Amino acid sequence: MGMLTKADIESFENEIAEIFGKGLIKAPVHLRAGREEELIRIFKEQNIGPDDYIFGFWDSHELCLLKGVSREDLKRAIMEGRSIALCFPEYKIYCSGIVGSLMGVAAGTAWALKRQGQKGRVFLFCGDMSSETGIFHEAVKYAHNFDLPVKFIVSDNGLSVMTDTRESWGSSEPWFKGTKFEKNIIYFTYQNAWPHSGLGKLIKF
Ligand SMILES: Cc1ncc(C[n+]2csc(CCOP(=O)(O)OP(=O)(O)O)c2C)c(N)n1
Repeated sequence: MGMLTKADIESFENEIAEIFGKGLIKAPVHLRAGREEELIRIFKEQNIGPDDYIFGFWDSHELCLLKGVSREDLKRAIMEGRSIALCFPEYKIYCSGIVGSLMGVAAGTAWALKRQGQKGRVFLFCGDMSSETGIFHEAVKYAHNFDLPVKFIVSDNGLSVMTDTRESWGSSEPWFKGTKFEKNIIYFTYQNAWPHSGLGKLIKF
């Protein structure tokens, strides 16, 4: 797990891109490139291990690999059409294709872990537009006020599909910049080398 490199993640996404381009995956796929080193660093620095829960969204291939899912198992799940909502309970990975759907679940899981005195922490990874939603704010506020073992990781590519997040909200900074809530949030910017979804061209089955 700690051995995974940027090149490993890149080659996985490239392989999926090639398969998707051949029309062999009959479901949406969201590829990401340009944040491998940030994600590897976060997994290392936070010492994310088997007891920890990962919540992600439609773009979670990298998270699954970093949490220890094998290339083969992940590829199989994607080929079965599960890329936008990858779930591997045995690895404590839960993802959803619905914007805003897992912030409350992450806070609730962290609350349960703390209350039951269990090992493990929660890490929720989302995009910049997701981090501007009301539910993100509520979950972070609750986690902060009750000192819950959850961190929210925001990968900021500046876009929500093709909409400029900063322009939408009239602010050049995310809402949490300079607030006490930054303690619960890990934030970085990157440029996604892939389109938001798919390959940017029509794939015929
Ligand atoms: C409730 C809901 N509304 C709309 C969508 C369509 N949608 C999928 S991803 C996305 C953009 C989210 O932007 P961001 O959180 O910045 O994610 P990223 O750019 O990192 O993929 C939208 C609007 C959705 N999946 N769920």
